Amino acid sequence: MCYLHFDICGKKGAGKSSLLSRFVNNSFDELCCETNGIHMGVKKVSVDGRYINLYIWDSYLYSKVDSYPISNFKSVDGFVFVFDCTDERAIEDILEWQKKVEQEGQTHIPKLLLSNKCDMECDRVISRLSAVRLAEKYKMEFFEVSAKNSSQVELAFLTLTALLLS
Ligand SMILES: Nc1nc2c(ncn2[C@@H]2O[C@H](COP(=O)(O)OP(=O)(O)OP(=O)(O)O)[C@@H](O)[C@H]2O)c(=O)[nH]1
Ligand SMILES: [Mg+2]
Repeated sequence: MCYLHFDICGKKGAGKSSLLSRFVNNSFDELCCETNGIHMGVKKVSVDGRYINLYIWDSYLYSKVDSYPISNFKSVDGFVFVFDCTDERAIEDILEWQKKVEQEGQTHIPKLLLSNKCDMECDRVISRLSAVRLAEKYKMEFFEVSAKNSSQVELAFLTLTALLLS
């Protein structure tokens, strides 16, 4: 069995830890605290008859582009960029992450773009269309997800896995 290493990156409060918890433990905590340390979730998945262990890392270092460890670019197999669709500054953050990836010459690393909190439709400020365009421009796989109601979370991670195995 092989394994893949994903890093979940995005602004403080975007829902990185909640998405990890939903995917790995199928749980959601409305009152979950901000991440101060480094966490890793492991989940065994099956894609096209192959079993893969996904090692998914979530760290306080991944909430700011400037604190992301450059050395991770050597080991990471895929990025999960998360934004909160109710945050009007969210797109700026994703552009910063993309800029970093380009500066480091790592544009070949497969990327997911997740618009999280899609259960909060009334508070949404980032349209689906603008996020789709962003994802197309930077060749990211895009999903609107909700860690709260579980919408598309599993599909998103499995899509990134399948992309890496293809
Ligand atoms: N309604 C709703 N709330 C969510 C969702 N995902 C996360 N939240 C809430 O948003 C807040 C922040 O979520 P976290 O998962 O802690 O976000 P984070 O990106 O890990 O934040 P840091 O660790 O501080 O960088 C928490 O109160 C969550 O309960 C979602 O899909 N829908
Ligand atoms: Mg967190």
